[in-house]
Amino acid sequence: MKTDRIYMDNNATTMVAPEVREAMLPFLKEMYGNPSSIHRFGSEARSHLSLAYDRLYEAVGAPDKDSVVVNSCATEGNNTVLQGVYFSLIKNGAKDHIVTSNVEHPSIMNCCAFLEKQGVKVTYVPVNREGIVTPEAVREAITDRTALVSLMWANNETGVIFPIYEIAKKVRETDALFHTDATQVIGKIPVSVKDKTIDFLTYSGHKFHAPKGVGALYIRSGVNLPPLLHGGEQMGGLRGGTLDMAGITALGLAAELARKGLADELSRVKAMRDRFEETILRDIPDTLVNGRRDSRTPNTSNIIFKGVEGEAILWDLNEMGLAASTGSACATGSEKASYVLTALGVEPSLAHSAIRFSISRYNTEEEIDRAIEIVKKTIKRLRSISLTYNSPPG
Ligand code: 7TS
Repeated sequence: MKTDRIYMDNNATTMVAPEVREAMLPFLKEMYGNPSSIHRFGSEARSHLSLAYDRLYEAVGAPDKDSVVVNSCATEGNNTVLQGVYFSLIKNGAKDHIVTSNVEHPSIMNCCAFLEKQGVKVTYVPVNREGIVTPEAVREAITDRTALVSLMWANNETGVIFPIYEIAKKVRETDALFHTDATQVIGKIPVSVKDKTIDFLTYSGHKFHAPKGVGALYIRSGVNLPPLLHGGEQMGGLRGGTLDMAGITALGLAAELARKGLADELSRVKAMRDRFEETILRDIPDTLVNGRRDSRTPNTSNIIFKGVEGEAILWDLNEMGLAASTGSACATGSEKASYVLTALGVEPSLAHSAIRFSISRYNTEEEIDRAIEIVKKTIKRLRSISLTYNSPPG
């Protein structure tokens, strides 16, 4: 598919990999049986489940006895964990507290706000100026009333990676359960639940080249979590609803491709991101990068262009065929500065000038060259008409 448009908004969603699309087709055509049915239509579909599941277990290094529940997205997974813990450990009075951070995705933030209305106490551990939550700060927030610690593995706006293994180890020393929202790390950095310190892990397929509408929730064996969707015995009773064979197959294959492509992500994709970022910082004055640069997902760059509005930049970039974003698409329409950037101590006026560029394995060096030129032209033009950039205060 040759196109002149350049897509650099892969943290919002990604293109479906051609191999993944092909693998889905039989289930959208002749292989439409319900995999829970006894007849041949059912058994034919069912026969494809174990390969998909093997791939999903492999993707996070999970042993067979653990559970991987295929669901609709990370929002569902995050809600399942938070609301499930509420029903199993908090509503009955055993515990009353959840620990999270102040830069989580709205699917955690708004679920916590909902639980606070039910009487749950929530501590939002602040990130430091580099965008990181430290294991010490998390440990200090945990009390003997804490039911759950829920932290993202990497932030969607800045790409900053939290020290999840160290945090999980600290949580394991306590009575609390540990959940990580791994939505922004699958296919970008190695992810493993092997050391058994992570109890729950969630992600969405469309962030790594599966289609939208399918994701997964990992649950460590021995941990009880009631389902969010009560229904049939699908997923071992952990999520009712007829299995979506096309989605499960797509998720399994996309996870496999992501795992096999990790080395490429950490070298070629990272090199493209670094070249893009370094050239912008060198050639455009008054620019800076948000978040700790040596602890970020290899595909993400969040850059402040002083004196110009993010929305105006996006509009111009879009006119020239370059797609990026001002932050989370989930917050589009909100006039407030990004709560993620202000949590890092970025002033609201500067946070309004931030653009998130997020690439994928499908971007090319030639696109990076063109994107750099487009960004340079855009910022030059907008600054030439910007009142704030031309007349600094004082
Ligand atoms: N968690 C994180 C860390 C995310 O980045 C997202 C989506 C979600 C959960 C929710 O995923 P969904 O598939 O359920 O929607 N993040 C973004 C973003 O940064 N821009 O658009 C969506």
